Amino acid sequence: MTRVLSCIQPTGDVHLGNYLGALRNWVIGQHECDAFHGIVDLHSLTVTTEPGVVGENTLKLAAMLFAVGLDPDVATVFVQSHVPEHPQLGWIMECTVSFGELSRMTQFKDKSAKREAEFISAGLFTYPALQAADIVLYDTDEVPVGEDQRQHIEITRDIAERFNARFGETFVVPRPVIPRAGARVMDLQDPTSKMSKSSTTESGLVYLLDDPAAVLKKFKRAVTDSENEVRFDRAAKPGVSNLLEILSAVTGETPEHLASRYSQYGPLKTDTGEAVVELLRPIQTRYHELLGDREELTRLLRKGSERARTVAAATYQRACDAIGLIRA
Ligand code: ATP
Ligand code: LTN
Repeated sequence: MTRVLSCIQPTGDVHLGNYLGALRNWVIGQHECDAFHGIVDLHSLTVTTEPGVVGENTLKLAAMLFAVGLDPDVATVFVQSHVPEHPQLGWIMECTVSFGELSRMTQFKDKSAKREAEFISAGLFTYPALQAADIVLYDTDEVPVGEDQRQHIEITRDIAERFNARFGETFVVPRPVIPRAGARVMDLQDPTSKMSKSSTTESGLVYLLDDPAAVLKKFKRAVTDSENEVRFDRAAKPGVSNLLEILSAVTGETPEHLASRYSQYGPLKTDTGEAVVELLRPIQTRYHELLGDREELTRLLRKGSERARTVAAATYQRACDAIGLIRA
């Protein structure tokens, strides 16, 4: 059975880009594949320094993952820091990737540029090595992510291949799986940038927990262009095309087909907003129910982490043996 793994950081609230680009596909995939999904709390330490924040966000994110439809009896949902093999193999991966390769990562360049005068941790730079460990620890065949993560999966493949060439066949080399619709949801206020938790404007991001009035308002105010023609053309008409892509991702119809139905921007904005409100309604109800019982959430995460650890510990030992480290 195909082994699938993907992870999400417990930083900020989950938005529509995360859902359409990643989470929704995890939910579909859990019934077809052997699915592992991590809440990567150690990754979020690259940018979070306040005490207490990451743990609280981890519980909220767990509630959201179960609310969107991940079933703890089907998928293995775990917390990265509960599985110590992640940072252990992360170090070995750091020694298998070069400074030059890490320097070329666009996520590092973007995030460090945005942080300007703030503290830029070394972890932000070596982040892809830990991500590579996350992936290869589970003998992962496929990694379902949004388009923004393609480069991180490519570097994981390079690292895994290099390790295998140095020390003998040890790791499975993973493939990225990127959805056609929703792979790159753009900021509603700045449709040339991806919708991102670390965005500076709130009004361009639709959070899964936004109430209906907020969602409709954000879509109504979405930036389009000064023409008056509904056409799907990402380069020339990024705002309108983003709306069409979102509506397409929710309804399943193609953006081109949807475009032919509209002659004005107003109705397209309203319909897209309303479709998103309906998409979010049941998710929000389940989220609030789940977050009401934190003990149960913690229990489910521990169960997932135990299962994850069994797989991760075996792979880690295999890697140590391949290198020839002396067993403890
Ligand atoms: P940040 O911008 O702070 O890195 P993020 O919003 O990108 O945060 P992540 O936790 O890094 O969120 O990503 C979780 C998943 O969501 C990843 O698989 C990523 O590819 C996907 N994703 C994030 N933003 C988008 C987007 N705008 N469109 C489609 N997929 C996205
Ligand atoms: N870097 C990813 C989050 C992430 C991840 C992973 C995704 C960490 N480890 C392993 C897939 C597989 C991000 O910023 N979205």
